[in-house]
Amino acid sequence: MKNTLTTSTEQSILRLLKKESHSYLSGQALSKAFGISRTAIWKHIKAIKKMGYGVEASPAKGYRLNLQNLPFNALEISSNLKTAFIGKDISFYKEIDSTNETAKEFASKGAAEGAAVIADFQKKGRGRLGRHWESPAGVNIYTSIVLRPSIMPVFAPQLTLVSAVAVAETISKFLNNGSGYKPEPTVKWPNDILINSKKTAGILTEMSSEMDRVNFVVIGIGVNVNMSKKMLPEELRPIATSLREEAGKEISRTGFIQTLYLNMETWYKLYLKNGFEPIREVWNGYFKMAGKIVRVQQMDRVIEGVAVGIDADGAFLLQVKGGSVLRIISGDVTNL
Ligand code: BT5
Repeated sequence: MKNTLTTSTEQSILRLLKKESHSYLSGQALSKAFGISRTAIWKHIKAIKKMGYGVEASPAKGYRLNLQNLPFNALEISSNLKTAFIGKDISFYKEIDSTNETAKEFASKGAAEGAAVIADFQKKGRGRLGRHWESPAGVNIYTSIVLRPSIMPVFAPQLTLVSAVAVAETISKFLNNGSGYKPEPTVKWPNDILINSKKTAGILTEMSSEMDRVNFVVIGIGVNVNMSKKMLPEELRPIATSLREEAGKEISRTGFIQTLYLNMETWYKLYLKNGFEPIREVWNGYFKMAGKIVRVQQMDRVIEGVAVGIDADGAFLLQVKGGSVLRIISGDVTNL
């Protein structure tokens, strides 16, 4: 179910209501401003309210928009977005199976670089290897971004680390609750962002490619923003958290996604220009597992060792018994 934008008249009415939100705007004034009847205005207001905007209507005074509680939708996200291409084309859904699936569909039909899919709720949110991603409605961020980098397919996993840096940086900015207490996000190779050692965000990178050319990459990002622990299944509560749980305050999803897209664009552009090295340095700053004993679970084996960090290509380095260092290119890392 795609949440379509209001008509251009409704967008204009909304803009005016925003501008004049300190006072009421009479039906008569609106009807004059737009050259339509008061009944037509009232119908548009009804549609605006249906989009989730809080419009007070008083027969004597007219209409007034509540700016405190604006809905999470494409119009609000676009209205203050400072990017050049990420999120310039937003497809917003009240509910969807998986934003990654839809973004891949759009990308295969030619969607431009930066096209983004956002959903308020995912029925079939996915992690890696077909795992499930908990995606309750009304609280979190589920978004997928189409990228078209001119890189060899073998380097595409680096984009997960580029995205992890953008997500960690955004989380760091929004965690500051002004009271002096500020937990820092950390990264876990390859695709997790943690707060106080609990998973707060995950990244799912998928690619369509030929032997030596990337057609497109879809970066799926799930961030637990305002979710309460109770919304998670029992088994995830000890290992997952949300920004609100950690910062003790509600966070604007609109503001968060605008900053996330901007950070994504900045790091992605730097990566295309200067390669992986600058990303590796910043990623390492968020990596606090170096020296810790970890377990790496791969498809066909489980290895234990000491976490070293990532190498120049973004592979995970694990020092095993005897001192040799293994280069891990896929798997799940857990702290022991
Ligand atoms: C991930 O997979 O961490 C990638 C998650 C990507 C989700 C986004 S949402 C937008 C886009 N559309 C999609 O359909 N997906 C992407 P992985 O590393 O495989 O971790 C999955 C594991 O994380 C699960 O098996 C659970 O243990 C745990 N998990 C599930 N939901 C969670 C949540 N909301 N918060 C924290 N942990 C969760």
